[in-house]
Amino acid sequence: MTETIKAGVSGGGFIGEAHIEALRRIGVKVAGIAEADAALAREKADQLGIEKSYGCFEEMVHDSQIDSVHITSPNYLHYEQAKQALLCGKHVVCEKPLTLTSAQSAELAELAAQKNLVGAVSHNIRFYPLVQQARAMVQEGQLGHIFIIQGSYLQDWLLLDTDWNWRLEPELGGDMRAVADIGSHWLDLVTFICGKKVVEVFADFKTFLPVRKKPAKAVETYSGKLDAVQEYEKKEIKTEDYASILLHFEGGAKGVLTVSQVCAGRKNRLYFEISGSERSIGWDSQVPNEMWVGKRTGPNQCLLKDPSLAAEPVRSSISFPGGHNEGFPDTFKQLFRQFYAYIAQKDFSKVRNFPTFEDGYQALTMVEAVGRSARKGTWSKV
Ligand code: NAI
Ligand code: SOE
Repeated sequence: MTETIKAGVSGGGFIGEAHIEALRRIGVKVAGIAEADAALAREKADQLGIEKSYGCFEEMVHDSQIDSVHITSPNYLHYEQAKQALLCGKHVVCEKPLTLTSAQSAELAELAAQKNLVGAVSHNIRFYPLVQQARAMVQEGQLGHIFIIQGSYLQDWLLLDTDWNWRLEPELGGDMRAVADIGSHWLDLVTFICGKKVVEVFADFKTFLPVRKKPAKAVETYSGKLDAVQEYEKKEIKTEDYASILLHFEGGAKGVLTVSQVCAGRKNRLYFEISGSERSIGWDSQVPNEMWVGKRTGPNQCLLKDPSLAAEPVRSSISFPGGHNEGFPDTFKQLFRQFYAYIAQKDFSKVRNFPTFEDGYQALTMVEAVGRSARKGTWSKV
């Protein structure tokens, strides 16, 4: 990748830094950063070695030097920021959830198409090598006819009533939390791997900690686990800590997903198991370089990430030989490689090998159906 493409980043928090690092790894210049205010933008720019900082997001998207914008700010800002970036002629990579509502995502997808600009949503988990391999195995028919798609996404960073983050405030994070924040990744992932849409859902929610202690001073994502809260106010929590969701997929497959941000010891563990008429596969994001392959008529296998053992189309998204592990930061690198290669080839009618705004919209339709079902206590169509 050349350094001729220049990216601007909105939000230099936990994942903003991961975007910046990944962009640099593929040779895209990070030319500027916008933050909540000018002082913070300057501070982050100095910390991260970025030349320009902006007084506000608007200033960044009006900078003619910027070709693409990465939106890594809190959820409630995604829609407005993505829209402004598109209106100013910038390609956009936006963090998930793409917007707070599916209608907003549909609007962004349409706007990007109208403007002949490219939009991606950061469902980065698709880019673990063995996730790509899982998809290839399904496509090759190795699993046979798919019966069951099940799994979980479990975390523990919001287990204590002193754990706090903007995601707990519906105005900033959205009306749903665990489902929109991490359930959306799982739903995107299994539909990507299996090539099957979810058609209806039945969900049950629980908020185990209905009151939490909000610190007087804002805390960056995950840093609340390290620093004891000194001063706080008590806040009622309306979003779910936990959800169990029954799933019906097109073509007749059935499944179940458990999502939780309050499971002690599960730091950030996405697990899926897909069972077909021929074999099963299972994958755990905390052990991402191994895949379990289950067989009825022979010994089960453990497939290690290794380009020489991967399906041919998967090899180009694996950067290192077997035994040289790839992890979370590499998924962003691979996603951005696909995104920037697509922009560079200029024909935007071609198939996109990265999660698009349309995929962001699909994820939100699933999340919304889950919310409707939990409220009504009935099956809900997607
Ligand atoms: P964070 O709280 O660590 O960082 C957010 C940053 O945005 C902060 O630096 C904050 O000052 C800045 N910000 C606030 N207002 C802003 C404004 N008006 N303009 C520009 N920046 C502003 O949050 P985190 O965890 O980095 O999450 C950000 C987004 O990324 C969320 O949408 C989240 O869902 C997503 N995310 C995705 C991950 C993935 O694996 N794909 C991982 C973590 C977060
Ligand atoms: C917090 O739950 C979080 O950072 C999510 O926002 C990310 O999307 C996920 O990848 C890791 O956990």
